[in-house]
Amino acid sequence: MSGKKHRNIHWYPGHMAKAMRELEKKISFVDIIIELADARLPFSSRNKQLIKLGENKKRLLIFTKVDLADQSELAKWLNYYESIGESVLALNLLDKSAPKQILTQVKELGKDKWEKDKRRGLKPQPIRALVTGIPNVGKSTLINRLRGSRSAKVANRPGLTRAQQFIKISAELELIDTPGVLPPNYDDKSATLKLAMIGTIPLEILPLHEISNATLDLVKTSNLSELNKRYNIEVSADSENYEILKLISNSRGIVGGEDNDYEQAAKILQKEFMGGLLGLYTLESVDALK
Ligand SMILES: Nc1nc2c(ncn2[C@@H]2O[C@H](COP(=O)(O)OP(=O)(O)O)[C@@H](O)[C@H]2O)c(=O)[nH]1
Ligand SMILES: [Mg+2]
Repeated sequence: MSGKKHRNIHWYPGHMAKAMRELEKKISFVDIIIELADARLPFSSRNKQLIKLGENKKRLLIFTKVDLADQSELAKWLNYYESIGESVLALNLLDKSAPKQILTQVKELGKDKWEKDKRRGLKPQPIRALVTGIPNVGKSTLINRLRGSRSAKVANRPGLTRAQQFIKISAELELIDTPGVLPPNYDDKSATLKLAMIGTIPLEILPLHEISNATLDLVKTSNLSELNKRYNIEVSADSENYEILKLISNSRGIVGGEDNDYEQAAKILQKEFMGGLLGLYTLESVDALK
């Protein structure tokens, strides 16, 4: 991960309030909110305050990084969100078909507005949307994918400041050119831990051993063979995590003293876990909500 993504490690109440005010303003200019969340954490990678802010707007909820998520657990989450009336998509944003799937869904959500435009004798106007979500969920990727090689800016509309510049994506869709960045929820320790495990927030937010312990507890009980294969080791679900890290450090040829061994091994483990190299996971179960 680049240093850039590590900038907003700490969110103070002042930051939070300012971010929310800016977001509220942006939301007032759009018809729909395109909210991104991570398919590996379908609840905790959403920002609870956004859910309230955007209450009166149509929303398209897109779970990104499906290529890294557990498909059967994710399917349950999608069912759940659909059952409470959300429009949801689950996408690998790096996949070729992603832009088309998004546009199809946007057109679905735009139908009411276009009917209304027509009834008033107006030419149906493009749907205006804001892309938003916590850091690292794929906001920039999605905007770039939708924009493709066309990057025409839309002329300012009366009453809109330069900050609310839109980009024209198609005849049906215009996006605010910069995403609305939301702070992650840090209020729940176990959610914070999981956000760090998947790399949505920086590892430095918590002691590294806490993160690697949680990761190893998960991987050794649910994907032991993948763990052994990946590092060419032979551990069991009962093995101690520090022993596993030691073996990983040996197998990767890490040198430089015991503390360094653990730290380097834990970093390798997290990086590879985040990249899906130790299996595909969705780290929270929809049953926990009920
Ligand atoms: N595997 C995978 N990686 C993705 C996907 N979407 C985005 N990424 C990667 O996730 C990282 C963060 O994406 P970015 O668009 O910068 O997130 P932002 O902070 O919300 O703007 C980048 O390295 C992207 O390439 C996806 O669907 N699958
Ligand atoms: Mg970005």
